Amino acid sequence: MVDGIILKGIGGFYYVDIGNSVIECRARGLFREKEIEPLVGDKVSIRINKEDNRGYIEEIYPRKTMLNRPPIANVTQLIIVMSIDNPKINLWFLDKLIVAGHNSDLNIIICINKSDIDPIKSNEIVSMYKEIGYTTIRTSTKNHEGIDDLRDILRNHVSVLAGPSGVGKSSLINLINPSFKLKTGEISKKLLRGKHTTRHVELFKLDDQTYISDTPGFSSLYINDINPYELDTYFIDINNSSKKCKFSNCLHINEPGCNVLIDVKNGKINKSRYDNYILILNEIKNYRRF
Ligand SMILES: Nc1nc2c(ncn2[C@@H]2O[C@H](COP(=O)(O)OP(=O)(O)OP(=O)(O)O)[C@@H](O)[C@H]2O)c(=O)[nH]1
Ligand SMILES: [Mg+2]
Ligand SMILES: [Zn+2]
Repeated sequence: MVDGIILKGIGGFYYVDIGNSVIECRARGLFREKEIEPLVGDKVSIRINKEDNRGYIEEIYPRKTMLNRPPIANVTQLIIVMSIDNPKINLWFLDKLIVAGHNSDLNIIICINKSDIDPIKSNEIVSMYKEIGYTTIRTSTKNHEGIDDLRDILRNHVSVLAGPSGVGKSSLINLINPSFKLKTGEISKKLLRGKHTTRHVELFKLDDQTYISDTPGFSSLYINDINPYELDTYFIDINNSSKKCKFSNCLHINEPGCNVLIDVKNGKINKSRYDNYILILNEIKNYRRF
């Protein structure tokens, strides 16, 4: 028996990295009976058949974390990738991904890519999120800005890259390790958005402790299990300010003595952050009504 990690699963076969090679495995029927499905990222124990060098997954070790969309186990870090332009940066989606990352207990990194297109605006966004307290980097696959920083950030983590189609996720991974040769796509000239070039979930190994996944789209995120009264704790800035709200169950909509509303007015909290908080709050509340 050897331990390994599942890098990808296709048509009932699982490709398990055991350190010096990748073994094609099937899962034991036992898992199907128990309705356990091996996931990309699972740490597993496999038995290798000497004749054909194929294997069977015998055991799945307990998962530290589990994402549903994309389905990956043991992820520790979420790298949220947005391009400053082409496609245009979407702060609502960025804030929503931050909430989703917190909700899955992941370390969160904000990566503003394509900084070559508009360095000044990239700086503004990076400064804004840094000031709030997030780890933020500026990258470009054209002039290689920030690529070494990104490499440092990835080290000793299992990271997923998430963000809209066409922002440059696959291009970034290819720069980190050119041997991967991931397919990248052109931006549609008419729609100015990506064409969902990456279509399956796969983990890439950078070294024994470092893995990265290039996720398809990542457009539907699970945030609906969040308690509306706890949503403010997923926004560093709003959470800090809310400690001075008059009521402890303040949702910061229009309650008397709401300190968050005061801080939005005096500019301590960025208006776009507050607006996105309200949008996400309404989304969660609507979901709960059904
Ligand atoms: N100007 C500029 N273009 C970039 C940069 N990074 C990527 N691109 C271009 O953006 C396009 C889309 O890149 P991809 O890497 O395929 O984007 P993706 O995020 O993987 O897209 P999906 O797989 O569809 O989710 C390609 O034409 C890249 O050459 C960058 O830093 N600057
Ligand atoms: Mg891609
Ligand atoms: Zn309040």
